[in-house]
Amino acid sequence: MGRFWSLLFLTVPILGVLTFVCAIGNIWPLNGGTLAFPADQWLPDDVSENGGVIDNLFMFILYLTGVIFIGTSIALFLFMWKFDAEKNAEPVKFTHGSHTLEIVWSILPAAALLFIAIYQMNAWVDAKMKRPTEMIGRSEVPKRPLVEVTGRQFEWRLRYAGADGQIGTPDDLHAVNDLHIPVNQEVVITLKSQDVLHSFFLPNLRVKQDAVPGMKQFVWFQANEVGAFDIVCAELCGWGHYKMRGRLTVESQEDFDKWFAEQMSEQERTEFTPSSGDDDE
Ligand SMILES: [Cu+2]
Repeated sequence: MGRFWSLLFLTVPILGVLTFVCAIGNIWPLNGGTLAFPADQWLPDDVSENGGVIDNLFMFILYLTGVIFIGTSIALFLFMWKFDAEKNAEPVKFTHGSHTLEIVWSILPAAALLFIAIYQMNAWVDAKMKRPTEMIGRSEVPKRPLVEVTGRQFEWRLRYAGADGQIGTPDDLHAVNDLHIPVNQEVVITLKSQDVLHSFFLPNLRVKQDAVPGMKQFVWFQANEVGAFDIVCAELCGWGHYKMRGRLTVESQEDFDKWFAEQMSEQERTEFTPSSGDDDE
């Protein structure tokens, strides 16, 4: 066997480097099996206002952890190679700790984490803390949600504010798994869960937020391209987790208004009355 194990471990950094090269150069097999060089396929298409910042953060952390991972793998290989048992008959001497080393390998990761924590602060504030505002009369208030999204096993229940702009009133529009939003506008949604933990994930908008039973949260985003995109549940929530998907349709304000009016008249036609039980707070 001899140096078999050290060579086996050497394949880890080699595969790591190959993965990086394929990802950055967009080379097969990471671009869906073709050898062409189309637009970057490493991440799903980004159609959002804020996504670029999040992608940059993602890539930064990927490079940082990638370099460290490959470095430690190479160090592991070198030590295994050099101190192979068959070539070194002398038994190993154990020593007890090095203060300097302990301090160094505690401070370095702590400093790296602290740097990332500060570096990502603006992205966090934009995505999670600074809810968009609107003017009502002469006062600037947090923007009202367009729709309330409630995760439940195993679907996304949607409730749009009707003409009064309020969610939870009799003129609401109800839908399941079919979210429509206007393009080029900041959209605020209310996110809830009816049963267990779910995670509301819009891959193309770089939005992911846990839906927690008993909590009401606000999520906001702006889509800059029209089209149909996925809504996915990103939290294993039960046997039907895999089928908990919906469709996000981004469309012009005109199309959105048309769709809304159609759905509304359809809802009135079928004399749908919201149940007073499970949906209410
Ligand atoms: Cu779920």
